[in-house]
Amino acid sequence: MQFKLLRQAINGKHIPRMWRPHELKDSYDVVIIGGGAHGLACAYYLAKEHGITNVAVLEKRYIGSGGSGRNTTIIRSNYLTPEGVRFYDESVKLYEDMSAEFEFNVMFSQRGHLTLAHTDSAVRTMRRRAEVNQLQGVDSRLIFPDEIKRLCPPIDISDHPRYPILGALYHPPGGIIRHDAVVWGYAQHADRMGVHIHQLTEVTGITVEDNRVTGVDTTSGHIKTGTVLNATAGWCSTIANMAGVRLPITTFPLQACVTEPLKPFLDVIIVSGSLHVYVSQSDRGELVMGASVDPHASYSMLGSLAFIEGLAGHILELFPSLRHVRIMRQWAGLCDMTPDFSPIMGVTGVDGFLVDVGWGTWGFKASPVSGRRMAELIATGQTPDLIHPFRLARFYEDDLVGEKGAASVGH
Ligand code: PYC
Repeated sequence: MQFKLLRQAINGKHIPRMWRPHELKDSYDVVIIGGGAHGLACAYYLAKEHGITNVAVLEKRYIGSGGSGRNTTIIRSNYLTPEGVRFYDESVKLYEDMSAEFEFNVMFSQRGHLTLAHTDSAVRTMRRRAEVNQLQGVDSRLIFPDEIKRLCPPIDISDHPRYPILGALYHPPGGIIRHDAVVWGYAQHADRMGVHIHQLTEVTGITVEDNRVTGVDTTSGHIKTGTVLNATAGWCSTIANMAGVRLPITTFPLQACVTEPLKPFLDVIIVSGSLHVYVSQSDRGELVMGASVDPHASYSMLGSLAFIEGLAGHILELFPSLRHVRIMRQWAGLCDMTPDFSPIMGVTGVDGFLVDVGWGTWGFKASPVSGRRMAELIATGQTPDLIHPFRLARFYEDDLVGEKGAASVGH
């Protein structure tokens, strides 16, 4: 890829567009609502693995403008339940192959992920997670302050801080990635296989007749279709309501920020549930940091001073040497929280209306696997075993998948 780019630059050739605009057609076999990594991944796998290319991806703004471009890019599979670990493990493996598959460097850096434990009960939870992970073949183990200090020399492991570090769940395959590259890679390859990506196209209604989806109304016109996938974040309940489907979801903002660039000094990801922080250093040297979701349900994507003050205090408890570092930018994304902190994937009570929603604060890392398995469900009509635990029906079958203990973000 790099040589191709260099050749094009030397020969003065235009670099071709990664995806093309199209006229909206009257009908598509599948309409995917949401041009984030989930929706685009599903379109990519429909085309690549099932030969289904008469597909439209509708995005009300520009692709990746929602959660896919607002997350802090952490990829991991160190979850608490066997169902969660198996599911996210497939995602990590798909991310590992992504640069080769796209011939495009998505800069996946598997640098290791540490979730700190500051209390005896947190150490017990980390031990349990390590064992569940290992039983599923996922590389995670409990480590103690000496090893934490070796892996992360600038961290304060003394017994002076308010929350002394007693141990950590160490997950070597955990990493960070360029999230916009993931979105563009899926868009480029879906486009090449014939998928239509329609930006600036907002869905205003979904038509249902005799409990079956028949079409989608958009700001650019009506589309006939028998299959609609709701792959939105933030507005997933609004879209589901259009089809008459109610979702057990409440939406909260989650804020994040980056600092000015620093010389490389942090080459692992550090997470503390008790201090409500996660931090990694990007390839550009910036510290990418976040905290817990905002305390009130809201659709606001504004940053707040309270967030920066709280986050800075907590980061300085872990890394006192950062006291002179300046914050450069802050932003927020919307997180659709479910009662059990697991996503909702699969069919609904309306034939032809499927959901890939409820991604809370853990959605980006699941894009490849949810896209692939939702595509399999759409193509075959059979729910893959890997996503069966996350079906909507679990809420009235009393079969929840409780993942709160593995959320990096305090709630
Ligand atoms: O689940 O790893 C995570 C995460 C990090 C930031 C938000 N969620």
